[in-house]
Amino acid sequence: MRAWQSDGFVILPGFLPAAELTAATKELDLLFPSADGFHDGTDPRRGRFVGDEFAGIDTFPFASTEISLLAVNDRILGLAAALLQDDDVHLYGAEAWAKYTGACDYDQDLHRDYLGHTILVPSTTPGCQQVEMFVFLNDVFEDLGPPHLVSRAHTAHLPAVPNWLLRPGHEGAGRFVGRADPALYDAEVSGAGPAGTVIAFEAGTFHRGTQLRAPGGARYSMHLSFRPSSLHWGHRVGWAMKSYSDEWAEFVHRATPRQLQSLGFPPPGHPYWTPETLAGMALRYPKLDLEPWR
Ligand SMILES: O=C(O)CCC(=O)C(=O)O
Repeated sequence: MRAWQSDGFVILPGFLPAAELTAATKELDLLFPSADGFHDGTDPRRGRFVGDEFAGIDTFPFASTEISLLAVNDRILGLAAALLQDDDVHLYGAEAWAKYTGACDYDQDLHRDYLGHTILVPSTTPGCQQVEMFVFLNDVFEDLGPPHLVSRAHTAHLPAVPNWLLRPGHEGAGRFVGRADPALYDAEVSGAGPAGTVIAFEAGTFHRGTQLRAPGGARYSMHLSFRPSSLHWGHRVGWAMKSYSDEWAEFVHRATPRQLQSLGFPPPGHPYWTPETLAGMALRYPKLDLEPWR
């Protein structure tokens, strides 16, 4: 909590134990090529990842239900609730991301993510914060492109705009792009860690992706974003647009009430739950046990 408040991020090596990760990591191949499949060219899906770092992103709900469930794992929800100081947290973004050494340039300039996470600007007021998390699905040591972050101790004085702070020699355009004091890059902290590591950071924290250098390497991670459910100005996607996919229904059928609440289901006892809505839900989600909401 101290690091979260003073630095704007907290790095938790191995936060998710292997026993809670394995079911998800075993299904990674439903989303992405293995390192070998990508590098020896045997996986026909490999082309998608070449030349664009963001092309390696899949969005929730995933082709693997285990990976979807991991996005709202109990420890993850507990961490979001503790950092946001609110038990009713909402998952407003969830991405799974594969990166492969040599596929493209993953080395980014320092930036904050808030432009794609809120229609306002970040706040340090308790109750008005959003938390993003990088969750490592494999070991991500320094040569596999861990994110680097800069403590608020070095950035609290920086204005909301510009938002991307380029290194000397890097070019960019637009009013959100500016030049960094090179000392900012010297102040970076690496988020490298074993599988299960969680890096939780606030939407106003400067950070950047780094290059994958390990020969034949692959990095698999999730990018999760949470807000207090009452924080209406922070969002990224609307889940309803995806809620008639098979992946969504499969996730709902296997998720707990707490997990579903984090996706927007009203809690048990809420006026939404009436005989009429319960009957409709039984038709929409025939394998969901509706007892908790009755
Ligand atoms: O994936 C990472 O390590 C960081 C990526 C990042 O900061 C971004 O794309 O905004």
